[in-house]
Formats: sequence, C-alpha cells, structure tokens
Amino acid sequence: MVEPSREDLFTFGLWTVGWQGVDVFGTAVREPLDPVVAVTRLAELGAYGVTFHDNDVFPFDATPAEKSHAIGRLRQAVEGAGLVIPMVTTNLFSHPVFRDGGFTANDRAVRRFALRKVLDNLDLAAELGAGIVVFWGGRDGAESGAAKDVRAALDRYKEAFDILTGYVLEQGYKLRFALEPKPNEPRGDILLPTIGHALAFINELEHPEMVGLNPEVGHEEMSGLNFAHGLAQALWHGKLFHVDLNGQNGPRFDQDLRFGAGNARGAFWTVDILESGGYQGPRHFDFKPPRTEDIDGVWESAAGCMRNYLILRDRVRAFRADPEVLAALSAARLDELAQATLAPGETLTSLRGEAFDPDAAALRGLAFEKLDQLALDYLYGVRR
Ligand code: GLT
Ligand code: MN
Ligand code: MN
Repeated sequence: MVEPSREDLFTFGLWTVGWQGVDVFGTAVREPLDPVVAVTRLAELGAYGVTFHDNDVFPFDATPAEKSHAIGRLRQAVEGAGLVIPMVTTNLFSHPVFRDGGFTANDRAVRRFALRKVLDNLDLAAELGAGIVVFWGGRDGAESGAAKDVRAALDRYKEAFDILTGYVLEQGYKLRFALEPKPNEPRGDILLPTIGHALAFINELEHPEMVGLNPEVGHEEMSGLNFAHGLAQALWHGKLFHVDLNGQNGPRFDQDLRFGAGNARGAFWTVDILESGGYQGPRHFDFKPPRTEDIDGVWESAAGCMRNYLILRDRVRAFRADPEVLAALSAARLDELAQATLAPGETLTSLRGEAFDPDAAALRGLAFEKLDQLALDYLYGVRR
C-alpha cells in the first residue's frame, strides 16, 4: 500500500531535493546535488518523473555548449532510470535582473529578456517531450502602492502569454501552460495571488484553452483558503493542468513541508478530490526538505511525500466505498445537491406555484457531523 510505483505518477522538481537550505536568515546547509544523482535516487524511491527550471540544470550564464552538455547528461540519466519529464518551468526570479519580476517588470528591456529566456525554454520543453510548462511569477508584484500599476502590469502579463501561446501554436509544439498562484513571498504582494484570480485572468487571454493552473497546497493555505475547494473549482472549469503538493500550517510564510505534513485534514480532502475529480496528471511534489536535514533526511522527506499520498489515497478510497458513508452522504442530501434545482422542461410557473413550508424545512438538520466524523475516523486510522 505504501510502496510507490511508476503508475502512481509521482514527480519531483529537481529544485526540491536539490534545495541547499539557503534562506533569508542563513546560508547553505547542504552540498549542491547533481541532477543526475537526484534522478537516480528518485527513481529508486519509486518516482515517475522529474521536473525542473532551466537553471536547475544549467547556470544562468551557461554557454550554448555548456547548456547542451548539461541537458544531455540529464536526458541520459532520466532515460536510463526509466523516468519522464512531464513539466518544465523557467526561472524568472533568482537572478537580480528579475528583482521587479519578469513579464511584468516596469523595465521594458527586462520584460523582453524574460520573453527570450522563456522562448528558449519552450524549445527545450518541446525537445524533452514535456506537456506542461509552469509559470510561477514569484517576483511579479510589489511592496508598495504606486510602484506597480496593476492594470498595466496585467496588460503586460496578458501580452506575454499571448505571445508565448502564439509561438507554441506556430511551432506546432504540444505544450500547455499552467499558472501557479501565490499571494506573497518573495514579493510583498504577488500578482495573480490565488486560484480565483488566475482563473479570471486566463479568460482574458487570446488562447485561454492552452492555459490552466498549477495550484500549490501551501500557496492557497497561506491565504487561509481551502485547497481542496480550489482544486474542485479548477477542475470544474477544466483548468487543473498540474498540481504542486506540499504541506503548510495555516497563514504564515511558505513552509513547503513534505506532503501530508502540516494540515493533514486538508491533505485528506486534497487526495480525495484528486482521486475522484478526474485529474489524470502527475502528482507533483514541490516541497523543501527542512534545513535540519542532511542528505539522508532529504530522501526521507521525499519518500514521505509519496508515502503520505498513498496512505491518504488508501484512506479516502475506503471512506468512499464504506456503505455507512454512502448512507451518511445520502442523509446529508448529497444526491439532492447533484439534482438540477428545476426539473428538465419545468417552467417558473410551477416553481412559483409550489407549496412549501419554510418553518418545517428549517427544522431539518443536515447530518453533516456524522458524515465528517466518519471521514475523521478514516483519517485518524480507527476505521478501515
Ligand atoms: C519556487 C516556488 C515554487 C514554484 C517553482 C516553480 S519555483 O521554488 O517556491 O512554488 O512552483 O517555478
Ligand atoms: Mn511554496
Ligand atoms: Mn510550487
């Protein structure tokens, strides 16, 4: 039950296990991790694939020869280990040139440079057979009011995605884009801060069908939002293109704990919606092994992400199959919620003429507590 296999579609960003622990208060605690070692070890642990930023694989200032050498090594390791690269993303945040963002930097020359960097990375993503390109605009935002004209910045954001989707179509690449919302950190306020903001933005693009979301557990929970509800709405819009799984304890800094740590109840419902909502893509972990860990702890943390997902998958499946749960769902009127409010062909005249006693209806309890306790019994492991 808790041994991951390729079929589970677990993927990891190279930047996750490769995080050296550099944070605002301290320097690196771990040696750099060779991507080839990361790939090999993740494959041994049962992963299905890896993902990366351009500069997780080759340095920002790499020459074309250095770049192709580094990509060649990675490709060989990935193929040798029987893994895939389903997603690629572009680092538009580490180099100081991106101090005010990439696509929405006030400095036009920086925006043009950001576009060039992404165009190159789209070529690479297509070459490596990735299907998804993630865009996390972590530096696209502001700390102060007048410094960012949000409406102009959104014009520039749209312009960038219109140019890039146009390029993908022109090249005939099979790539789709996934926007990753985050409310703050590293900027005081980041543009497209939540799933809802990003969904609304996508509707304004020239090719909305090519653009969806890559929501992250911690990023929504930093805003106090319910991640499983966010996933459900993204699925409802047909926009859950990819997902970043990790752990978070409420509204505070982005903790990037291993999946299943942090808000465990939230993780239960996250797995429930991923397993039952029609999402077919990779279960991608975007976590940071804490600075307390040496390299052994890094692999423990990576293995823990998959283990927790599988434990919870087992629990939610048992919950959904339990006859007592099915009865509780019906007592809670979930089958009624699934029925249209007006019957097919019904007119408003029949609706208006209907006899209804609101006082009698107001007396009916919804029996949600019994249903939720069954879920918690499964989560806490006393019911199987
Ligand atoms: C960065 C960020 C993540 C994003 C990555 C994709 S980069 O580590 O914290 O949430 O998913 O660019
Ligand atoms: Mn995060
Ligand atoms: Mn992420």
